[in-house]
Amino acid sequence: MSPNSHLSSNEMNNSSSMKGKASSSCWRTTYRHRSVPQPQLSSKIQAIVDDIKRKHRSDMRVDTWTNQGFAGSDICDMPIDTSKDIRREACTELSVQRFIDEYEKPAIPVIIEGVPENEGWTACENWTFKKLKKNYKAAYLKVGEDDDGKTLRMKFKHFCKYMKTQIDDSPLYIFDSTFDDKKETTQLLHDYKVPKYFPDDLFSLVGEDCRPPYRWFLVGPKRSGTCVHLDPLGTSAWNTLLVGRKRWVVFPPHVDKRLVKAKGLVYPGEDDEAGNYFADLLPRMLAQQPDLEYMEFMQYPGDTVFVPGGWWHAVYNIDDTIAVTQNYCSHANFERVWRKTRSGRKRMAVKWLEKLQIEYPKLAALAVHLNEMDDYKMYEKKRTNESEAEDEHSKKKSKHAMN
Ligand SMILES: O=C(O)CCC(=O)C(=O)O
Ligand SMILES: [Fe+2]
Repeated sequence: MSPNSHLSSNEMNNSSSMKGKASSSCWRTTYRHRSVPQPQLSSKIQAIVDDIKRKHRSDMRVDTWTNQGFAGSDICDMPIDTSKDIRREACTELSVQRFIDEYEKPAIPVIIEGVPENEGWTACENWTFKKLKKNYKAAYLKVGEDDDGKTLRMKFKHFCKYMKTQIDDSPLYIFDSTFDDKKETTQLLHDYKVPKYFPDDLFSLVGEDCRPPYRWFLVGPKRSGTCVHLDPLGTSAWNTLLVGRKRWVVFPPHVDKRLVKAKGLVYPGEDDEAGNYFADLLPRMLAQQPDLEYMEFMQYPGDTVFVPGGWWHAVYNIDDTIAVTQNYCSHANFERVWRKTRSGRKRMAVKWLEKLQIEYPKLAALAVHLNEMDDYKMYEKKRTNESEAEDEHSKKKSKHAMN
């Protein structure tokens, strides 16, 4: 969902005289304003794309989506500081127990290589642009949200045409969490399996209709991305890439939010989308804070990134990409998720606790203990309008709505 409908964006100043400033301060590129061929879309598809763009970024004119010149730049070739690399493990060498002990419990990100091939995902054959286009041409997938949070969808075949020709700085991005219950797209669900490393899914106790959205099918055109955020309700995530490359930066939970969000480092005339974050904001953050703790790395096809709950992260699609991601609560991240859920999803938390009492009494006891320690009172049936409103707000379908 880009330009990151799940994230708010600064109003963009469209003055072309400001454009040079964005590149001169930090990221020095040779080709930022090299000219690129203009997209040749039929007038029908162009009108569909423009209509969605207008709704998705009502702060921007449609003709300014290319103002920063990213398509004619080397933004996808920026070097990565290898001293900040993440650890990599081949799935054939990593047991589930070792993953839990060395990565999940201590909450350390890792890339697990080879899951789709080794766990027999049919996505390995089926998730190519050619086959997806053939099989899902008429399916409507989510590419953004309007200002009222209403989902904006595009027919997949139109999106593919857009993706192949677009020269946008921060293109529209398919980030769809309802593919699993729509009959046109439900086959996607059978093309992958939850990797063996993530057997727990404690939110499943409350049922599909009650639980927050938790799985997303992603098709990201080159230069689309996700700006820095925390995943919802303290959950951890896995993200498996089938096609293309994604560039990541992740920060441990103790790094200050204002620092990570680069507050005050977005200059007038710049945008604050993922491209800006990697190209300009991150270098500025490092100039100010050379000892900033983070990892930066490239995810390749077949790689599964594990993002522990509470880790900030931003992602940039270096190529046109196809990926799937799920968020989950397990024994290892239960404390964090419980503390966020009891206040973020008050009514669901009551039901969840009841189910935990039956299925996982030790976790239920831990939840009650955490409530006592924090002097937290659970929601009761006779609720105030205020708690109801809060609860409704936090139910928003968007993955990153709450950062
Ligand atoms: O792949 C992406 O663009 C972002 C993935 C992510 O951060 C998420 O799904 O929460
Ligand atoms: Fe995320």
